[in-house]
Amino acid sequence: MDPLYKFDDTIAAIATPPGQGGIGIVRLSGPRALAVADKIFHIKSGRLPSECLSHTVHFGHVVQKAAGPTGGAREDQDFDMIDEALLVVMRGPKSYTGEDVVELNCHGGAVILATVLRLVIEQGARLAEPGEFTKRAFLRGRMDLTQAEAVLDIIRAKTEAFVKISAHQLKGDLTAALGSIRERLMDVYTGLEAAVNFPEDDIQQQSRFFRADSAPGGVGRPLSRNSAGPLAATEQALAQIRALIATSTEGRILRDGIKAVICGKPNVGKSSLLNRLLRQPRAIVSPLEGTTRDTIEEPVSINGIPFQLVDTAGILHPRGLIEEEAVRRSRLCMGSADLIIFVLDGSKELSAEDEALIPAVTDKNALIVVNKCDLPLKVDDPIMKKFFPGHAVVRVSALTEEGIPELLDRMFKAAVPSESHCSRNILISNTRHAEALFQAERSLLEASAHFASGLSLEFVSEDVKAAIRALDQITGRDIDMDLLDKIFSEFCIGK
Ligand SMILES: Nc1nc2c(ncn2[C@@H]2O[C@H](COP(=O)(O)OP(=O)(O)OP(=O)(O)O)[C@@H](O)[C@H]2O)c(=O)[nH]1
Ligand SMILES: [Mg+2]
Repeated sequence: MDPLYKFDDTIAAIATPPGQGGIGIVRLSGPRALAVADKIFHIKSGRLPSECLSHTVHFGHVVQKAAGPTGGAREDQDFDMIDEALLVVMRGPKSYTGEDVVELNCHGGAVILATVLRLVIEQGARLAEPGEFTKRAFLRGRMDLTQAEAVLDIIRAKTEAFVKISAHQLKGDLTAALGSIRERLMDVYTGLEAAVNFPEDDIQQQSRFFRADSAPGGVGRPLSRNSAGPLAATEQALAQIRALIATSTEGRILRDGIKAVICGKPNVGKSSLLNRLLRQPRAIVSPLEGTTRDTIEEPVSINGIPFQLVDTAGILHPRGLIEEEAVRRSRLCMGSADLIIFVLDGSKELSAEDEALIPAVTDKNALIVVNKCDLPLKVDDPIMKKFFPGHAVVRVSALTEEGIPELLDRMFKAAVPSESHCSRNILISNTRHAEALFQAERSLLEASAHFASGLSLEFVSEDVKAAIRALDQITGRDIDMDLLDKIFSEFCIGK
């Protein structure tokens, strides 16, 4: 925790999105949260908010002192009523931030909420920075950094599948997984440090202990409580880290989605296919070649995976500036695609134009779609196998919808590489986490290499320590304030 971070002030923000809604919430957190509420909220029963028990809800009025002279005791005529509202009291440390938290559930109008916020600020609260409530929760140890980040992920999730993963992260599943790796490595580290700091112990025994060929559990005098011995423990930690890294592609896809680019020569039915996949006539379709010029992007969810579908211009030989730009845009999109959907017109034989596009497709993650299968087909399996060995070929009709369910299934399978298809609870979806895990992996590989090369155990110990530090950056146990600020600045105000 940053010793400079001050908790002595009370923060406030509108916690609900801007605009009109059934309710709108103004949230307060800090030592004066209840004192501020005493000044601006009259509970119907006459009790003060600061007299209320934790985790209770109270009906009453948000008020502001009326202009002009007022009496000493609370008299209703001395106050102007701003709104009828519910007050929620959650006392620290068992609150979201770990501090006293008050939430005012007002009517969801922009002016009302701005007025209530002004009132609490006038009574001494200060406007919260983006993510400051969650930052306080983290700094007060209510959650680690992976859990804080999961809060943001849940808010931003584009699909149910990603909400599920984020909820597990919020619950602490990733924290627990990282904790078990850390514990293993700490055992190794303390063992190594003991060996370094007490060299009068039997050095040979120590080195036998760390030997790569030593059988797990069958090694000499234990330096740690892990009976498998440090080297075996390091390898186990490395395997755990790699298992987490292996989930990162799937995690990234669930978070960001898949960019699927529909390409092919003019008139094969790319825009018709886009419309069919979107179930709406988004792109112009016509029998003229070169109908589409701009790229057309639309999101669609396939079995919970967010896809960004991109329809491109089929033009191959541009005539004039506009078509040149169309070709440039198509190429750019194909270059950045996660998945290419290469469309052919099955009612015609493969042409030189189709063939010209093949090299740009075959080295990619691509699905080959033979469209217009409602018409007599002119391309057969041997031709497809010859030109697209190793690629999945799907026959569809954008016109009749034939083959579309199979195409959707193929797209989903092409997007999610693993066997599990989102059945896991822990996925590394955050690049920051993935980078730190790669760093931990590198450090442990260095530890093994340094040990094998007979280098002093001091160096091996440093490597293991570096791996632990990398894990600590993920959980926030060891993180600098600038990075922390950056992470929380992406949050919305009021969270
Ligand atoms: N019979 C049949 N016709 C289709 C099918 N799909 C598209 N078409 C027709 O093929 C023609 C071209 O369709 P588009 O979707 O505009 O083709 P495109 O590939 O986007 O063409 P460009 O934008 O010019 O590159 C239109 O007349 C469509 O009605 C299909 O599955 N079956
Ligand atoms: Mg088109």
